[in-house]
Amino acid sequence: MSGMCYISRVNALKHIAKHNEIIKSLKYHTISGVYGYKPKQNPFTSEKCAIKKRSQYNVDIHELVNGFRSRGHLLSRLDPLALNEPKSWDALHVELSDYETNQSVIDPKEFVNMGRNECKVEEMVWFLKQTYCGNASIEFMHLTDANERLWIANKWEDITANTTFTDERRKLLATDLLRCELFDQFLTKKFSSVKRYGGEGSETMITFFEHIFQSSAEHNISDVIIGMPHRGRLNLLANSLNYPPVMLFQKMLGKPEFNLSEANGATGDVLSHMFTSIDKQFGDKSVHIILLPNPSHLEAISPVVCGKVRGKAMTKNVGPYGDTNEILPILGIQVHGDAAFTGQGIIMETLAMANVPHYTTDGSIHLIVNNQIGYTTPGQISHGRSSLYCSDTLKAIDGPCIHVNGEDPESVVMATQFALEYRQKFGKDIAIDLVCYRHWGHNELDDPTYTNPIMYSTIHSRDMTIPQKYANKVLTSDERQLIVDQYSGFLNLHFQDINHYKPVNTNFKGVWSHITQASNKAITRWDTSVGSDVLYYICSKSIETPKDFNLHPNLNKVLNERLNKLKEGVKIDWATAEALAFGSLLYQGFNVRISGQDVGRGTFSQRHVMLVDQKSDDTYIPLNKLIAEQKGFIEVCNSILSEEAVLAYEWGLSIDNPNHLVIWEAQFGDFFNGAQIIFDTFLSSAETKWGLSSPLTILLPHGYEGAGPEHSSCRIERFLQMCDSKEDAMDSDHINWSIANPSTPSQYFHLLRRQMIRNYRKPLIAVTPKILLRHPSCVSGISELTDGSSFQPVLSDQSVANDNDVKTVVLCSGKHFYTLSKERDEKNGKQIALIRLEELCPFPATDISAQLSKYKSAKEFVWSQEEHQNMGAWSYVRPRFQDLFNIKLRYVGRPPLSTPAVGIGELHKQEATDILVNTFNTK
Ligand SMILES: Cc1ncc(C[n+]2csc(CCOP(=O)(O)OP(=O)(O)O)c2C)c(N)n1
Ligand SMILES: [Mg+2]
Repeated sequence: MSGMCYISRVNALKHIAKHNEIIKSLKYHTISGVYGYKPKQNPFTSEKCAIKKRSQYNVDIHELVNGFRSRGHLLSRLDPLALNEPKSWDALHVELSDYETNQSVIDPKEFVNMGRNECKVEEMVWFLKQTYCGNASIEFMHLTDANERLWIANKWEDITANTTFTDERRKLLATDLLRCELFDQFLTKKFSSVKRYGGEGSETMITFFEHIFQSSAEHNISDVIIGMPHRGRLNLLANSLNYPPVMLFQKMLGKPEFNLSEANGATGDVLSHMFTSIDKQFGDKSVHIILLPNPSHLEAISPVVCGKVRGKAMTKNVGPYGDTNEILPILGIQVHGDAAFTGQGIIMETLAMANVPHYTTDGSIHLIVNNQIGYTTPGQISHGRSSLYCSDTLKAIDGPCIHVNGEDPESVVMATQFALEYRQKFGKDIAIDLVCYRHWGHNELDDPTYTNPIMYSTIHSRDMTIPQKYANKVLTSDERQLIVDQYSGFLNLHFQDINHYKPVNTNFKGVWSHITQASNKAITRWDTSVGSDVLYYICSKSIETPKDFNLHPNLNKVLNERLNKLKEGVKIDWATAEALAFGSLLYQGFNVRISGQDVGRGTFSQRHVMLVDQKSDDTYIPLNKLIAEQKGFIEVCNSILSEEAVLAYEWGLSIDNPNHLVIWEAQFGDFFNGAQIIFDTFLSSAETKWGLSSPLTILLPHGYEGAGPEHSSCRIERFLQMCDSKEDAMDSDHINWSIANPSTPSQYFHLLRRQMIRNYRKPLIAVTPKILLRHPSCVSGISELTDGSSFQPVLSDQSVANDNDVKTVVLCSGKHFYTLSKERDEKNGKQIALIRLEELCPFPATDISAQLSKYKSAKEFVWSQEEHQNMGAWSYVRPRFQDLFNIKLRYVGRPPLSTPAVGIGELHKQEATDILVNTFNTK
C-alpha cells in the first residue's frame, strides 16, 4: 500500500514538474499580443545592470551596505513633529562600531554609487547614513528583482548625493510654499466659517506637484491625470493649476460653478470636489494636466485615475494601443491621505490591477499626504493601523516607497525626481510617503485637542511654519515681503471680482464636441439598424480563425451555427446579436472595450469573442480582423476578481472619449453591489454634479431560475430608485441613466448600438439573461436588426387576434415574458394581452399609452414580476401608472422577502407556480 502511494506520489511530482515547465513558458496571450496588450519590454535590454558577485573578502562591507539599504529607513528623520523618533542604530542589524572608525581604504564602486574610486570604510558609513537615513529614505529591498533593486540603489545614491539647488531654484521653492500658505491665510481671513481642508502643515505637496509637472515635460509626458482628496486641493487648483481663485470664492458664497442657464439641470458639487484641466507650458514643451472631480468617498477616485489614463492612451493610440511599446507617455498621479490609503479596500483592488494586461497604466505615482492622523485616528502602528508604514499596501505589488520629511522641500524634490525616473524606467507603481502634519483639526472649524492633545500641543508650540522656516533660510525679508504683497494683491483682485465673474462651461470640447446634452423635450428614437449584407459579412468574419488555429472542438459547431442562422435570417440568438452589435460598431470605426470577470468566453460560455488556441493557449479575437484598414477595435479584458475598482476604472475610461463603447459586465447581476459606491458617486450622478457624460454600459445577468439568494437578482429596484425619472410627468432623454431589461436579442443589439449612435451619452444599466441565452423562443429574425429597425422601449403583443377581445392587460419586463406567454398560450388566454416594458428609465409613457389605448375593453391591468414585492420594478411602475394613466395595477409576484430569492428548491417552484396562477387568475 505504502509502495503504491510512493509511486503515485512520484508520478504526481513528475506530472507537476512537467506542468510547471509549461506554465513557465506561458505568457498572457503569448508573445504576439492583442489589441490593448503588448508584452512588457525588459527594462534592461540596453544597459547591463548585472548583479555583482560577492567575494568572501567583501562580505562584511556588503552586509553594511545591505543593512542601510534594507533598514536605513527606520533610522531616518521623517517626522517634522519629532513625535516619532527614529529607531536606534541597532535596528540596522549591523555592528556599526566595527565600521565607523575603520580607516581601511577600499574601492567603493563595488558596493555603492559614491562617485569615487576609493574611500575609507568610515567615509562609506557616513555616505550611507546621509543617503539612507536622512530626511528622505527609500524602502525597496523587498522587491523581487535583483537587477531592479540594484538600479534603485544606484539611482537613489546618485540623486541624493548629486542633486544641487541653485539660489534661484531655492527661491522658487520657497515662493511656492509661501504662496500656498498665503492662500490658506487669505481664505481664513475672508471666509472664516468655510471648511477648506487647507494645506497648512503639508505645503510641500505643492513642491511635489510643481516638480512632477516640470519633470514630466522633460520626460516627454503629454498628459498628467490626478486624483486627489480634500486636503490641500484648493491650494493645488489655485496655485499650480491656474484655477481662478474667484471661482472658489464664489463657490464659498454658495454660487454655482457652472453657467446654469446652459447646464441642463446640473446641481453642482461641494468646494472640495472642484476640478479642472489645463495645458502647462515648460519651455517648448506642454503638458496637459487634468485634476479629476472626486467624491467624498475616500479613494474611490484612485481607479478612476487609472481608467482615465488608459482611456487617453486608447484615444491617442499610444502605449498598448500604439505601434511602439514605450512606457505610456500619460502619467497617473494618485494622491492619498495616510488613513484612507491604509484602510480603504479599493486601494488594494486598484493596486492589484496595476500590472495586469488591459488594466496597467505603466505605473502610477502615489503621493501619500501622511499628516499622521485621519480625522481623530492616530496614524501609528498599533494605534490606527496594523502596518508599520501607511504605504505598506504597495509592497504587495512589489512597489518601492520613498519616505520623506515633509518639512524639507529639497528632499521632496529628490523623492519626486526619483519616483518619476523609476516609473519611466520600469512602468511600475511607486509611492512617496510625505510625512507632515495637519495644522488645524480635520477641518478648520474642528478642534483636534479633544483626542490628540500631545500632537496638537507640539504643533501649536512650533515657532515657525514649514514655508516660513524654509523661506527664512533662502529669501531676504524684502524678497519675502514682495511675494506677500504681490500674491495678496492677486488674490484681492479676484476677491473684488466675486459679483462679476461668469463661469464658463467646459464640457463637450475636443473629441466630445459632436456630443450634446440630451433633450429635455422628448424621448428620441434612433435608427440603429444595419444592412443585412454587412451583418452577414460581420458574422462570417466573427467566426473566422487563422488556418493553423486549433479551435476548441465544441466551438466549431457553435460558431458555424451562428452563420447558418444568419443565412436563414431566423433564430438569431443573444450571443450572435451581441457579436453583430460589437462588429458593426467596430466596422463603423467605434472602439469597444468589454471588461469584467471572464468576459472573453462569457460566464455562461456563450460569448466566445476571444478564442483560445487549444495547443498554444494563444488568443485570437476575430472581430479585430474585420476589414483591412480597420479603425475600430475591441479590447477584451478579463478583469481581476474585483467589482468596485474595475467598475471605477471603466468609468474613468469611458469619460475620455464618447466614441468608445465601454462595457462592464458583472459575473452575476448581484455582484454589482460590491461597486455600489461607484454607482452612487460616479455613474448615477456625474453629469448632474460635474457635467460629465459617459456611455458606460453595464450588463447585469439576472433571472429567477432557482439559483438561490445570490445569483438570481441584479436588484433592478436599486437602479430604479437611483434614477431621476419623474413619477407624475413625462420623461425625456434627459435622465441620469437608462435602465433597460431587453427581452430579445435584437433589442439588445439595438441597445448596444444606440449607446454610440445617439448624439448624447448616458450610462446604460442593462439587465441581461442567463437562461434566455439558449432559450429556443428568445431569438430574433434578421429583419429586426435591419431595415430601419430600432430599439423599442415597449414591445406590443403581436399574438392578439382581436384587440377588442382583450379583457386583461398584463404588463411585465424581461425574461418573465417567456414564462407568461407560454402559460397564456397553453391556457388559450385569448382575452389577455402581454405588454413588455423593455426600457424602464426613461419611463416610456407615450409608448405604453399607445398600447393601452388599443385595448378598449380591458377591465384589468396587472403588473406581473418574478421578483419579490419589495424588489423588481413594482415600486417604480405603480405610481407612474397611477399618476400618468390613472390606472391601478394589480400586483402579481413573489411576496416581500428579506433576501432576493429563496434557497429551497421546492419553495422556489411553488412561488413560480403561484405567480402564473395569480397572473392569469386560473386558480
Ligand atoms: C469612505 C469614507 N469614509 C469616511 C469618510 C469621512 N472622512 C473624511 S476625511 C476622513 C479622514 C481621512 O484621513 P486621511 O486619509 O489620513 O486624510 P487627511 O484628512 O488626514 O488628509 C474621514 C474618515 C470619507 N470621506 N470617506
Ligand atoms: Mg491623514
